[in-house]
Amino acid sequence: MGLRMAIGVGTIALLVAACGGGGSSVQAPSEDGVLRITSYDRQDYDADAYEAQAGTVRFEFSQVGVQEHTLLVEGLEEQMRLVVVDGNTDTGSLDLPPGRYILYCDIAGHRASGMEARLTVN
Ligand SMILES: [Cu+2]
Repeated sequence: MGLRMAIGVGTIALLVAACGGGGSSVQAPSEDGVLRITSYDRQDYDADAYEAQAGTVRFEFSQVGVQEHTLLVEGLEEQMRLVVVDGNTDTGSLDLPPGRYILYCDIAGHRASGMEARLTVN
């Protein structure tokens, strides 16, 4: 019984990892306007796409697991680079006009393994 459960959990973990980056999960804006993004050890964010309201977009970036990760907006790297390590949460904000943006982690190899997501600002 114990062994069977362990195999089941492992299979689910593999399925989740396989879906990372290739799925279509979209995280809608939170009620308080803060864009909350979580990073995982499987080198992925908690959604493949996020939405936010134009104007000052506040980011709250957190970590589940032990791997250090970063969060940057492509083209706006000079303005914001959030880092999570040792379970901390990092916050920042950007003034974003409506448009489509790419979020990614700039730690070597992470973006290539799927650590990027879309951000649509409406
Ligand atoms: Cu990363």
